[in-house]
Amino acid sequence: EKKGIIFDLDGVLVFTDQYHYLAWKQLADELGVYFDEKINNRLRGVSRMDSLEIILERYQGEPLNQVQKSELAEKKNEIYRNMLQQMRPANVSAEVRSCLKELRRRGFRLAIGSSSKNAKLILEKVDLLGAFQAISDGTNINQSKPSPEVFLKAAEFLRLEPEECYVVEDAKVGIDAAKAGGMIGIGIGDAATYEKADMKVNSFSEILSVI
Ligand code: B16
Ligand code: MG
Repeated sequence: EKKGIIFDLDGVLVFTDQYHYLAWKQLADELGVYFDEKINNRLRGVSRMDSLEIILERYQGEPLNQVQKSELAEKKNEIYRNMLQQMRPANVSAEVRSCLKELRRRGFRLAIGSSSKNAKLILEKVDLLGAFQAISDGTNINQSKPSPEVFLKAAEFLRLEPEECYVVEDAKVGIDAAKAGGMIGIGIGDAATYEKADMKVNSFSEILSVI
């Protein structure tokens, strides 16, 4: 039976996906690139540099070299991290906190599986670091979702087999990653209507009734 649950962070536990959107939007505006919420959905679960490449699909200026691209990604990250400074424990809903508590009470081992290099900062700011037995994030992977790497590492950190884990994701590529790793993918938010999700929930607490 299933013993572990791996949670995506941005868009599942906290709504930093909105900050990612606003920060990319600011950069896109400066570059004169069209960007909207629909394009933003393609950035869910995707690494910072891969996200930049998606933004630049519509860039009409002179070709950019790797140094310039790194500078742009760094600029977006500074805007994003400034927004993260506002985060407080109140940014995690009572529903999420009580649900995590109930899952721990039921004996599940809980982990984070996020593509973000800012994951630990966010967890610290919202006082969620202690809720998880393991954290696998953008600092310990080489390939971002849909590669299963971040989730396979999370399972390993929990000392569980991938088959013993559920993954909760708002990104379609996150569901693909979970399945590629041999885990059960639970879709929420943008992934709640994804046909490849093994299970779909419309609210966080619904997780308690589907597992
Ligand atoms: P950073 P998740 C992902 O986090 C975000 O969904 C994605 O939009 C972002 O580009 C990626 O993290 C990298 O984030 O720039 O902070 O390293 O959804 O996998 O928790
Ligand atoms: Mg996400």
